[in-house]
Amino acid sequence: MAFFRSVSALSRLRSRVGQQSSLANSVRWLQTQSSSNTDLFSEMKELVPEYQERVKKLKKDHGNVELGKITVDMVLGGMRGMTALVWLGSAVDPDEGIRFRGMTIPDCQKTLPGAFPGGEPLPESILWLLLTGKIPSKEQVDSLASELRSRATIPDYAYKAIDALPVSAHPMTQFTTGVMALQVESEFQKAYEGGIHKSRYWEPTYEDSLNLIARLPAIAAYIYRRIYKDGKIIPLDDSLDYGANYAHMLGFDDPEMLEFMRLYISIHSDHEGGNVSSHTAHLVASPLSDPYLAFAAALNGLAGPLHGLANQEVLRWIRSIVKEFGTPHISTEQLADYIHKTLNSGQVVPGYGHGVLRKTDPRYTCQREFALKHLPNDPLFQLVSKIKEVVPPILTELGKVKNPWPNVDAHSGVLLNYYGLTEENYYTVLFGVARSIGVGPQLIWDRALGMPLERPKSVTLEKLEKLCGAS
Ligand code: NMX
Ligand code: MLT
Repeated sequence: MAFFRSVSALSRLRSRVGQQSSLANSVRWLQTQSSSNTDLFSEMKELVPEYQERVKKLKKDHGNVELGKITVDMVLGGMRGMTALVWLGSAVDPDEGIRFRGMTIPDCQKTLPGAFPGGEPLPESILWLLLTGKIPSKEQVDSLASELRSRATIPDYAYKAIDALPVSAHPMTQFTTGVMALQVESEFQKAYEGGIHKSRYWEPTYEDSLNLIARLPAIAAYIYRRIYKDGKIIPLDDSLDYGANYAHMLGFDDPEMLEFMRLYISIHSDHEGGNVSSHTAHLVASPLSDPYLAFAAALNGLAGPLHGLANQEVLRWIRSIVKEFGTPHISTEQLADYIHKTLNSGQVVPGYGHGVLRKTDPRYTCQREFALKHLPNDPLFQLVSKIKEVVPPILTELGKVKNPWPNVDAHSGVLLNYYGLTEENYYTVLFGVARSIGVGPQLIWDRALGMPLERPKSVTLEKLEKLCGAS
C-alpha cells in the first residue's frame, strides 16, 4: 500500500515539475515518498536504524575520501566554502537557493499540505518533511498539529523569568530568557542523569525538540504582548494550526496574515547547517547539552545584525529613507544617493548579500509573489521593489561584494508591517520561532546518528605564517 502511494506521489510530482528524468532526481523524489504512519515518533523509530546503517557504512567504506582542500582564505574568511558538517533537512545551492529535503520552495508550495487546497505549506508539513524526508499527508500533518498543541503548555515560571527583565529589554533577550526557563523541564537532562543508554539519546531529544517547537509561539507571543500591547495572554486556539495560532496569540486574526505566517515560518525554518544559528545549535548540542541550551545559544547568534537581526535593520533602514524624503515615493536618483550615504558611513545595506547565495534568494521571491498578490499598491512594498532595482548595481560597483542580490530579510518587514505587525524590533523573534523547526529535527538526528563532540583545530597566527612560509 505504502509502495503504491509512493509511486503515485512520485508520478504526480514528476508531472508537476516537468521532464526531470535523471537518476539523481528520481532518487531525490523517491526519498520524499509518503507513508501512512500518523505518529511522528513511530515514523522516526522506523527510520533511525536505516540512517544509522548508512552512516556506519559511509564511515567504514569511505572514511578517507577527501572532500576538498582548506586554504588560508578559508581559515581567515569565516570558513566560507569549507564542507565540514552534515545537515539532513536542507541544502543551499549558490544559484538556486534552498531545497528542503530536495524540494524547492515552489515544489513545497505545490506538494505539501496547506490549511486549505492551494494554500501555503503548513509549518507542520515542513517539520514532518525535514525530520523524515517524506512528504506528509494531510492526515499526518493534522495529527502533528494536534500533537504540538497538546505539548504547548507553558510553566508559569517561564513567564516570571521574562517578567524579571525590564520591558525595554530587546525582544530577543526576552526570548532567549524564556527558552532558558523552559530548559528546566528538559527530558534529555533528566534521562541523562538517570543513566540512559547512548543508543536511546535521540528519544528524549525528540521529546525536548517537539516540546520546544510547540512552546515557542506562546512564549514569543507573550513577549510581544508584554512589550507592545496590554500584557494579557491570548490563549492557544485548539482549532488552529501552528502558524495561525502564533499569529492569533500575537493578536492577529486576519486570514491573510495567518496565511502569511504559515509561509513565513515555513521558509525561515531551515537554511542548511552552516548558518550561524543552525551551526551554533549543532555545536552547543554536541557535548550533549540539551535542545533548550542549544537553541538558546542559536537565538543569540540569530540576534546579530548580520544574521537574523537584519530583518529588523531592513525595516528600520526603509523607514529612515521615508523619513529623509518625507515620502516613500522617491526617485531612483534620490534612492541611489541614500544608498551611497549608507555605504559611505561605513554601514552595510541590510537585506542584501549572503555567505552562500549568489543570486536572489528564493525566499525573497516567494514573499514578493505573496505581496504582488495581496498588497501590490502598498507604498512600502513599492519602495522595496525599487530598492531591489537600485541596490544590486551599486553593490556590484564596490567590486568586493560577492552577492549584490536581496536575501530573505529584505522583504519580510514590509509584509509584516502591512498586516499590522509594525514593531520591527520584534521581527527576529518571528525568525527564531521558525528556525526551531529546522534546528529541532537536526538535533534529533545528531543524537540518533551518534554525532560526536565538535572540536575543530585552530592555529596561532605565527603557526599560520609558518605554514605559509611567510616571513
Ligand atoms: N552592504 C555593504 N557591504 C556588503 C554587503 C552589503 N549588503 N554585503 C557584503 N558586503 C561587503 C562585506 O562587508 C565585505 O566588506 P569588507 O571586505 O570591507 O569587510 C565584502 O562586501 C565582502 O563580503 P562578502 O564576501 O560578499 O559577504 P560575507 O559572506 O562576508 O557576508 C553577509 C555575508 C550576509 C554578512 C553580508 O552580505 C552582509 O553584511 N549583508 C547585510 C546584512 C544582511 O542582510 N544579513 C542577513 C543575511 C541573511 N540572514 O538572514 O542571515
Ligand atoms: C539563514 O537563513 O540562516 C540565512 O540566510 C543565513 C545563512 O544561510 O547563512
